[in-house]
Amino acid sequence: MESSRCPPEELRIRILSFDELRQRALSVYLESVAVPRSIRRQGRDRVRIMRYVLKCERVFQVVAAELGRIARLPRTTSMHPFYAEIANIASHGRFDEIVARAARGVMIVSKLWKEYRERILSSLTPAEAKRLAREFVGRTLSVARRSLRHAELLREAVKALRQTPCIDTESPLVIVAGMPQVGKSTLISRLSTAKPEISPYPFTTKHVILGHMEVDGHRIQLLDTPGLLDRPNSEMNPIERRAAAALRLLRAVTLFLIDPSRDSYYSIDKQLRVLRNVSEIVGVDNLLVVMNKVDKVDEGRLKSVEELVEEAGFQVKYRISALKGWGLGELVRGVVEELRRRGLLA
Ligand SMILES: Nc1nc2c(ncn2[C@@H]2O[C@H](COP(=O)(O)OP(=O)(O)OP(=O)(O)O)[C@@H](O)[C@H]2O)c(=O)[nH]1
Ligand SMILES: [Mg+2]
Repeated sequence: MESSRCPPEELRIRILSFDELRQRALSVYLESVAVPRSIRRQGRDRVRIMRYVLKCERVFQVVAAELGRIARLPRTTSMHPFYAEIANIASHGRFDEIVARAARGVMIVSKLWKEYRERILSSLTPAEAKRLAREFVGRTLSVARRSLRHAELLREAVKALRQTPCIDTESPLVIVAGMPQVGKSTLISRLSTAKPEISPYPFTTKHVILGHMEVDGHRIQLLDTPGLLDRPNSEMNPIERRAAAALRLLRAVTLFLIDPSRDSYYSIDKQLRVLRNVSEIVGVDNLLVVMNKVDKVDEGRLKSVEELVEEAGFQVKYRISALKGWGLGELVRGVVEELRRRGLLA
């Protein structure tokens, strides 16, 4: 397996819907074609027959080129597992099947073209050539329709992959996780080059977003993730599943943010359940629990939330305010230490 760290380059294509492809194919069929002089010498009927051959050839080229572009997309089996998962989340697990379907389509239309080219060329009258040409176009489009079934899922997958940043799997990575609204994006924008959108609404972050920070000459990657709710993978929406994929498939130190405020978007109970789920995915040892938004809570509240965290079997390692920038120096030092301990940083 190739350990590509970026979404594959070949994904920079636009995938046509069947209707768009049909329109393109029909419009090239209707364009006028120039028949070579050598044919023109053979008389008017021959010229008209040859026109049908050339028109059909164009239709074949348009359809085969489009299906071919899809067929040449890399299969998820050749992608880094994280990117493969991003592709499968968006395509409902059908990415490879759709690509394979297009590859079969190319083979079928190529065979059809070979057959019809001969048949049209050996037509005795232009009327016969016209009938065969129409038959060829009809059959080719019907293959295209079948080949492009679920193409919209492929389009979604390509879009999701394009929105996924290149993650250097060899360089240190820190993933920031937690329920929606705990301040993940605020922290990332404070610490790194990334400037993700921040707002008081859950699921503001819909894709993983990568930023970098320099510490002691080391370039450390920080990954902002969408918020996770308290539910199993099978019930997650695609946005949450992208966060779960990052946690499951990328080697990293994970910061789990908790919002201890009384008016937090989700209760402490819920946040602790998500903490438990995340620790099961990444392993307790790979996780640092961080209390954010300490600017808006009093010491008493902080203590009681910390106790609840302990009762759940975890320990709050850092108290920060991403908004005010409090405690971030200590957090960064702790993260660097943790990366070293895990052998992720020299
Ligand atoms: N008082 C206070 N507010 C904060 C702090 N950090 C974040 N916020 C606020 O909390 C809200 C959510 O912040 P985000 O950074 O968008 O939260 P998120 O975890 O990325 O949210 P999702 O993308 O929805 O998962 C915003 O209104 C922030 O201004 C903090 O340290 N203190
Ligand atoms: Mg966010």
